[in-house]
Amino acid sequence: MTIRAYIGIGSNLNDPVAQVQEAIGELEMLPDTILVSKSSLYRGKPMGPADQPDYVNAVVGIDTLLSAGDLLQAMHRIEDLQGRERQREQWGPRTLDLDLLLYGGRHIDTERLVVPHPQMHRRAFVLVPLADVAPDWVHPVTGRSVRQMLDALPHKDISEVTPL
Ligand code: ROI
Repeated sequence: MTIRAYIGIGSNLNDPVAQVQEAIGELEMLPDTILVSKSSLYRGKPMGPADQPDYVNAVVGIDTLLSAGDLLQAMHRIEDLQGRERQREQWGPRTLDLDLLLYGGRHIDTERLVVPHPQMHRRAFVLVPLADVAPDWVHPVTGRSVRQMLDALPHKDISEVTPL
């Protein structure tokens, strides 16, 4: 059965716009998966530690036959492909960060994976692009829509990356 999933994409190193576009290209090529929607690209100040470059963020929607675990593994492979170094970061700068935000209407809570992403309701850099592609999607635990979560955010200080 195909599952509609949404993936958050972020980068703040080595030409972030190009990193995000390359990641979208890689996600498009995943097996048993069709890319069904992509948000605009957005630029914003880092949430968390401020002593790092601005981030570029986007969200894509896919229809996939992959299990959540297989999808997560494929996402890690794409991060590795784009030169992600895992030791230093944890809240630090990175060439590419892929987050599995939503996997159908599923609530998954394992050691490796929590879906919906537990921080998504606080993050403008997730909710603003997600509202481009899935404004009416409802959080299976809180019952709130993406639009409602976004309206509840005090600051939405990110702006669309204008195409050249
Ligand atoms: N801040 C923004 N704006 N975008 C991100 O993708 C992002 N990723 C992170 C932290 C450090 C939380 N801050 C971020 O991991």
